[in-house]
Amino acid sequence: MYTTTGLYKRADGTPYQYNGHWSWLYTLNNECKENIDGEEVTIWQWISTKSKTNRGLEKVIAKVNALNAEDYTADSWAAVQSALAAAKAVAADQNATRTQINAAMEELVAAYSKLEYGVQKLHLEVAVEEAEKILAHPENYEDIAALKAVLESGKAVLEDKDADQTAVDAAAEAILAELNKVADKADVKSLVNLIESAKKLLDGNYTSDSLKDLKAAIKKAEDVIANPNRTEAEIGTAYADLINAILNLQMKANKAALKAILDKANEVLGNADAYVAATIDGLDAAAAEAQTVYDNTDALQDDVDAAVRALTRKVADARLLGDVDNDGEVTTADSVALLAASAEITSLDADAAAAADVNGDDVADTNDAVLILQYAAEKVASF
Ligand SMILES: [Ca+2]
Ligand SMILES: [Ca+2]
Repeated sequence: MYTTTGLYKRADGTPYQYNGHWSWLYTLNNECKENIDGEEVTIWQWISTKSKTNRGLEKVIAKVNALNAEDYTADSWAAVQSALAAAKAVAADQNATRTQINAAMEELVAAYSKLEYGVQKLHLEVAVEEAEKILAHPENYEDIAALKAVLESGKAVLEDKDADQTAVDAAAEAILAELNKVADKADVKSLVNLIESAKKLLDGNYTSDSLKDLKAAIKKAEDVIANPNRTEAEIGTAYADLINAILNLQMKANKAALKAILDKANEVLGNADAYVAATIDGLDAAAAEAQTVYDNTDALQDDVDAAVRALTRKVADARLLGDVDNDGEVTTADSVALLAASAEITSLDADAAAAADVNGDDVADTNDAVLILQYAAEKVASF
């Protein structure tokens, strides 16, 4: 029995010869053909329509469809949208080859992994507004040159689409610090204005503790306004306290990436039997830790990022039983890879051998290859 694929050769360059019991080599040689609806279909063409590759692409499309545009920067979002449109076209194309499907998936996943969190600018907007109100009546203040300077740079940062969160935070802080210096000159009108601006921040994406402090400062300032016997000093203190509360606002973490990796981890855990046991050891504990961070509404970005990194590493270790070539899916290609190793044309490393031994008898051999082929062709639902 000779291979006609041209892939496997003997040392002298002639086609590799298999033993006679490899009679299903006709399948590997793609010599099995059937006329379906007037068209000649080879066994591999048929099997490829049954493989799980397409479903992998559809899963990624569904994941990307579930994301929120406003969580991300416009540029990174646009890149995902164009990859998504291309992937949808490939997924809808009945004649798409596996190479096209894989390429579409790779591009979509690449764009997805490059998504950048959007920058929150609400506090800078409020700080700029506040500074502009004061500068509209500069006659009440002795030295406003410094405030003017930070306001101009703050506005530039606001207009800069590429400004990152650190730049936005620094610009807002610089303005607020200058406003704080003129607090003792604050009059009733400027305190009323600041209260109004501060209230807008209550809807912002900040931790509940820091919002509680802001609410308390707003309340105190309103009490001062309502008190007919208030002193100038009390107005100045209320103004300064309100500025400090704004300065101390802590942004809630963006958890989109954590949610995505938690979903993936739970999918793996819910289907644990499909994975090489040693490769998902400890994944449940890592997922539980990440879930705690996710459930904490006051979690800071650093904690969320750390949880994403830890869980992503664990999920990356998970290897599907039957995924001999370690591309994240069980397809006919894995069966072919195992057959090649069984025929001693190639060899498998320890991890690949563990993934290949789908019937769990501690040997990776042709029996496993047949099971993998059946699984890829959906003849069996699990190993
Ligand atoms: Ca594979
Ligand atoms: Ca086995």
